[in-house]
Amino acid sequence: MKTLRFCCVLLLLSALVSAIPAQKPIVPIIDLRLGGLLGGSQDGKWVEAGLAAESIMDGGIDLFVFGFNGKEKTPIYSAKRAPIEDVCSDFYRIEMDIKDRLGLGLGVNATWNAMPRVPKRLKTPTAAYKTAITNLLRKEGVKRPVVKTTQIFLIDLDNDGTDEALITATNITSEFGVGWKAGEYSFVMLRKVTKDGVKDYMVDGNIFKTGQDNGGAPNRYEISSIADLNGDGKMEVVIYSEYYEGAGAGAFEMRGGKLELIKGIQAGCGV
Ligand SMILES: [Ca+2]
Ligand SMILES: [Ca+2]
Repeated sequence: MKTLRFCCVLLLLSALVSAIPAQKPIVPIIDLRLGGLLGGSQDGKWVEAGLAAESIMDGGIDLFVFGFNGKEKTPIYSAKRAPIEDVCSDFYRIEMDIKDRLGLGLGVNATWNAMPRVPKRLKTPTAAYKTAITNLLRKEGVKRPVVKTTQIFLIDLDNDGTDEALITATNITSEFGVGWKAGEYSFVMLRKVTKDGVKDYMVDGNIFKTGQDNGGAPNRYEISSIADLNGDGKMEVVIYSEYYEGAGAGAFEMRGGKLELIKGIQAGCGV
């Protein structure tokens, strides 16, 4: 009788243990343009870069590559953590055999489809986009805006059945990125259809207002990738930026109809 009871307890214990779901491994998220670890995701949650870095073993990690056309055929093999640099102690540079390019590296342990939808790319802005950019620049203090776009994507980020527009607008004439003039700018804009009409938001960027004395050193912004980084069916946007002595990238997610920076999923290094 005692043996039977003991067996029952054992069975109950093992049932309890197996009912606790095992935590999935961390999937590292890497911005290819920055060549650095943004962070990771685990069971749909965000993991900051320091923790995600610990999941990359000395032998390196293989990465799926995502460009704007979807998942690419050739993965990156054995991407390794570079030694920590003194000037950027919380930046995890990733050594990979790739040339300068935009895009995303996601650990091959990712179990979801990171590109459930593929963005459509437009070469030139529509009249409505030009007006939207002009209005945004005027609101931000530029008296006579000159509209220049570098990237236009149509993509349903939040999976509500309607495409959002993502537009990068950059008008900075200095080549080396040190000086710029009043009225110049670089930013990424989200254009979203809501029940109250179309709304435009500046996601990230900088604008040298008319009448402002000194614009500092300008950042140039670029959308680096658009992908579902945590497997919830909503797509995040990774924005890369650089200035004359540094660079950074951050992931933004749709929250309440806007794109907001995910604080734990960003990286950068400047002198
Ligand atoms: Ca949408
Ligand atoms: Ca997502």
